[in-house]
Amino acid sequence: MEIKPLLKEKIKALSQITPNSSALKKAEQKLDEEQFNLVVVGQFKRGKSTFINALLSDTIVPSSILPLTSIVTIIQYSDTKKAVVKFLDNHEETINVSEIEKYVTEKHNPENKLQVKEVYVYHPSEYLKKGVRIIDTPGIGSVFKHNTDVAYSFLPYCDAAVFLMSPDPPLGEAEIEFLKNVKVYTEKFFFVLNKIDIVSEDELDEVVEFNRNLLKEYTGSDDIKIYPISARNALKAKLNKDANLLERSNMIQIERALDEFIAKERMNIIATSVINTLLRHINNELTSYKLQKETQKLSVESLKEKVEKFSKFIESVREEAEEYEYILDKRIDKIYKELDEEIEILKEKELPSLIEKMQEHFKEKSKEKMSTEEFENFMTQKMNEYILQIFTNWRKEQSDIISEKVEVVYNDLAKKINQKIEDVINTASSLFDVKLNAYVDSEKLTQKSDFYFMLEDQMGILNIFATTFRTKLPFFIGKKIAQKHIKNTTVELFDRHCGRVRYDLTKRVRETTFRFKDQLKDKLDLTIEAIQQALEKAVKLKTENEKRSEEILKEIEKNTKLLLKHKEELEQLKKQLST
Ligand SMILES: Nc1nc2c(ncn2[C@@H]2O[C@H](COP(=O)(O)OP(=O)(O)OP(=O)(O)O)[C@@H](O)[C@H]2O)c(=O)[nH]1
Ligand SMILES: [Mg+2]
Repeated sequence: MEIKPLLKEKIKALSQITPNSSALKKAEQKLDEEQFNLVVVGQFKRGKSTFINALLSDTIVPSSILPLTSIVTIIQYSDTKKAVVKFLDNHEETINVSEIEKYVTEKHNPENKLQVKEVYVYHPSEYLKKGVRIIDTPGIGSVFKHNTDVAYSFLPYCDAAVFLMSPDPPLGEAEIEFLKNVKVYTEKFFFVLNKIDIVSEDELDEVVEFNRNLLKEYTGSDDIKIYPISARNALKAKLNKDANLLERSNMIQIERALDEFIAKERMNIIATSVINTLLRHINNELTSYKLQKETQKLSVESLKEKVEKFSKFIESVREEAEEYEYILDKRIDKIYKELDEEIEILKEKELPSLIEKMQEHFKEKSKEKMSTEEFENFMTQKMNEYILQIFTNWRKEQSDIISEKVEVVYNDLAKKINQKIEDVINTASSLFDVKLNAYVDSEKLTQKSDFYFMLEDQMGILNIFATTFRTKLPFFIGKKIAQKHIKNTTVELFDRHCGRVRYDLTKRVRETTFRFKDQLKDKLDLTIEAIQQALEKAVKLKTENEKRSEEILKEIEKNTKLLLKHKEELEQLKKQLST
């Protein structure tokens, strides 16, 4: 059975024993929210949109014979179908799914005159329910250069990529160029050869071989698996419930491969984290039962006195936890400062030659006969190219460096908080003379890939400089002044770009830190709450009449057994996941 539904069942079973538990609610939320990002890339018209529709068994994203998709579409799960258009100025509009076409296609929204940033589609497909988010991208290598950049910019942020090819014609120049540039990511690539319905079996073998050799050459990998499919037939088959046609479309094989990858790569981390939450919850409950039971031998006075003492201790624990957070914030500030230094280094290294190159182009082109518009286009395009060259890798590097640094800081805090949890349990154990066990775990950071996955700003990059350059280009003024203007504009663009990257990276750190702190505090709070509630109940139990108190103790006995059974199963599952 798949891990996600399995864990859902576990949560349900545990809720019956311990209703209204906030830990269980959180575990469930986590399971629902965590997303696996699957991006579909490839040359225009290879059938990306059709492939996505086939995966989802519904015609959601528009497909056509003409180069079409021009805006990124992000499809994720929801009980009801709807679509939300996000515009460049950040305002949003909810639309009907059937209206997507008006926003995401070159035909209806030429040159993105509607100023769309991206479109979110919410859909109740079973496929998405597993926690997969699918991203449809514009085709690479079409006449719309911007599209290719978009496809590139997505890769670092995704958990897996489907690279779509087709036999008509086999791999072209744009695709090869693309592969050469994204080599570092190809370990998460699935190579799919679409439209097998238009070739004979012999031809198919030939195309597969031909493409395999090219892929080997350009990705540098020896182990290339190609999935030949017909997305169109798969979609038709699914819509008409035609098992025979579905079989012939070969769609099942690639779906299975993707499923396995998703389960292995991403769900494992999430599942382990959810299992840890559940185990901690069970441990807290068992602790609580034990405390209630064992403290019955104390007198009411002595019990109350000890409860008071424990509260005092908890106050000091909370103060220390606050102190830790403060230290964490300081360390994060230091990471920001180091980023600022890196930005300065980049500037010193790259800006002078960028200015020089732009001035060179200016000189060269102003000799030629061309319209202002042609000239502007040329300069903008050059600027785009250089900025992408400078920033794409640098940004990825910085992102990796920061991700590593914050992980160290987070791990330190996690260790300290775990120590505090142990302290709380040990103090309760000795105070009430009960043997209690702390549940501590070393949590892997599931936020890591959240940290990477940041759609918002990726799109922003491609938009800011084009407009700045255009409006400031001083084609009509004297050459000397123009040279100076080129310099100023370049500096300004470079600075703004640095600012953007800085903003993006620090924003991501801020958000993940916030979430991480929250999670750790939760761990500690839940343990503390479990004990304090148990003590309250113990005091109450002590003052109950005999019959009622017997009933309660029986119930405790029964639940303890059930929880121990669940605990064992979850530990088993955790072991399976780690192997
Ligand atoms: N014969 C055949 N045609 C297909 C198949 N899959 C898609 N097509 C056709 O190929 C054309 C392009 O399909 P799309 O899904 O729009 O391709 P795309 O890659 O999203 O195109 P862009 O968004 O323009 O980059 C359409 O006419 C589809 O019907 C297939 O498996 N077999
Ligand atoms: Mg498309």
